[in-house]
Amino acid sequence: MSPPVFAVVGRVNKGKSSIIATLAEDATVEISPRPGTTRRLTRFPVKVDDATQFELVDTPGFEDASRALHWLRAETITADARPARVRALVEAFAGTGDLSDECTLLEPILAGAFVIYVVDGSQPFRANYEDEMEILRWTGRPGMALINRIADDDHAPAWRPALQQYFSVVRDFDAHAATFAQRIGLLRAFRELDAGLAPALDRAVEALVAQRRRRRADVADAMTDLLVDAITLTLEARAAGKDALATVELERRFHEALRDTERRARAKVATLYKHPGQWADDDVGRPVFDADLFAEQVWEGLGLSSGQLLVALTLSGAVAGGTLDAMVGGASWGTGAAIGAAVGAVSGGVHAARRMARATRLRDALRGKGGGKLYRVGPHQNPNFPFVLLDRALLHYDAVLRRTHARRDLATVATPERRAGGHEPSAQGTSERGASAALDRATRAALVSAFAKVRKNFEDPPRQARDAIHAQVRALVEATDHAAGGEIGRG
Ligand SMILES: Nc1nc2c(ncn2[C@@H]2O[C@H](COP(=O)(O)OP(=O)(O)OP(=O)(O)O)[C@@H](O)[C@H]2O)c(=O)[nH]1
Ligand SMILES: [Mg+2]
Repeated sequence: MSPPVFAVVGRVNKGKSSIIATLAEDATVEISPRPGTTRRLTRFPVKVDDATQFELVDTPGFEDASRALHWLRAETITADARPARVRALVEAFAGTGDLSDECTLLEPILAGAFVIYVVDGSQPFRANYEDEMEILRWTGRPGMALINRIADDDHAPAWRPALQQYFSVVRDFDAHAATFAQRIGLLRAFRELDAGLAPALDRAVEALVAQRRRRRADVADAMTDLLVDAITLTLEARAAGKDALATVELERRFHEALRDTERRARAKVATLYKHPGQWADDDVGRPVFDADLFAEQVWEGLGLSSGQLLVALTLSGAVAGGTLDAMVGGASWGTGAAIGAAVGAVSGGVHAARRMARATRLRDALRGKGGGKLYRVGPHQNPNFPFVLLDRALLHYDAVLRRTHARRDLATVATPERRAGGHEPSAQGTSERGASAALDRATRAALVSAFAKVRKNFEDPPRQARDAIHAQVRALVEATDHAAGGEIGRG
């Protein structure tokens, strides 16, 4: 059986192509505020694992429905002869240049496509829409009306009773903001158009849900790799004599490598959801997208608070174990004095001063041939660093999930300040900081401890610690997906 075909039709500039882009997850569909953007019939097969589940057909908008209907009505016929009469219209006008948009959009419908009629519910209903709906009715094909909203006004109450006279199903669908769950809901509604559609659409829903789960699991893997790679990264360089510039350069390269690691992880996540363009490398650096990984305001808004960090370090035993020594610059702390000193150090903002890692000279014993002194930078010692990275990764993931493929504006990631300003709704919107600050104490401590183990054994991170990180990341990824409207259950 060939997959079902849906022709998306309506007046120019109502969001037909936008609906196709969102449903087909295709960011390349031509969309613009200019009426008449779509000039030709374009087929978009919706594939999962190379199997076409169904096909969407983009069409140009009605050009002169009133004249086309006038032609159709010029002969007196009974209702059963109407589909043939529409076919006669297409045959009479195709290739003449007259009523060419009508001919183009009717062709797939006459060939058996189901009709999806798109209107803009932010504009008032007018009698002249009745002509195009009447033509669609004459085709005899089952159809659904979708009320999209391009602006803020709501005229849907006037549209509904009119649409219900022509279409068996009438639904709202927001091309710009539809969630995964809403997309699935729409596919389920398509089943009502024709009894024969159920098996194909059930298969499509099942395939899409399975794909969503696989993507989510892949995101958890990519984020875990990001965290482990970032806290195990080291760079070494040899410098002759007392060469301060060499260490500065080494540190610069180190932090740039960390930014790169983050960029690559973001690209991987965006690509999984077929969002290549909007998260291109140069966009990541733009202030509008979000601030630099090592910017002070990023560290102020994300990761754990000083208090949380201290509690987590204490619970995980890291305070006595040397992590804090690294944080405060290598000074030695007696175990008894550690907590008191840590309170002062952490709340005094010492950890904030260690956003950037520093190069140190390796002992002579480690010197190889080639002369000069050997310097190393990394692993990044700040215990908050992986939490900051994790929060940024989850914010980015959230933005990817919420972005439909109909959007053509520049993508942004919601930083806590921006969310507080009410511009960007977000899954983590309930927390003042990022997602990691909202974790319970035991989880924060378990993560601090796992991060510390990985960092300490940076040359060969222990499997168990990595698995512990993965388990927490996976839970956070699932919660983010769930909150962003991917309500498909766990697993
Ligand atoms: N805010 C908002 N804008 C939308 C939405 N859907 C479409 N638009 C905008 O409306 C304009 C027209 O969208 P298209 O998808 O190109 O409309 P179309 O019906 O395919 O237009 P033609 O191909 O010209 O017939 C574009 O500027 C879209 O960005 C929506 O749900 N919300
Ligand atoms: Mg279009």
